Amino acid sequence: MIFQALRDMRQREKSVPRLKTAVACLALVAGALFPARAGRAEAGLRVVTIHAKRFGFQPSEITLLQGRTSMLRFISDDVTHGITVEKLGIDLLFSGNHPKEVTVTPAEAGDFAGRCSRYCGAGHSSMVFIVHVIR
Ligand SMILES: [Cu+2]
Repeated sequence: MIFQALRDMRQREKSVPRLKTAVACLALVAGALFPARAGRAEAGLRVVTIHAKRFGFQPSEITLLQGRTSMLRFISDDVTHGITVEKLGIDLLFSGNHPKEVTVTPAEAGDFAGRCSRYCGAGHSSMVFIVHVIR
């Protein structure tokens, strides 16, 4: 009887560190997963990352929801580029080391054309960017 109780106790003692390890692992996994989600949920923002490189934007077309705020992050993969989407009030310059972000809340649905606003070489005029805004 006593031996049995002692054995049980030892088993429980052994299982405590295992339990702690399991909890720590779960915490690590949760920690890896939740900050990003929580951050986005808190900000309530959809983040769209757009790369620019001579001579195009990638993606060259994006779709936003009317009345919903999104953050557009522009990153240059080479020289300084610009982005102007006049009807959405977007106008910025960004270079390789300095991505720029802008928040936009489209008031109207439609297709809005933008372009690179900084001369970046022979194909500069082909750098077009379309924002589709849907309801
Ligand atoms: Cu350009």
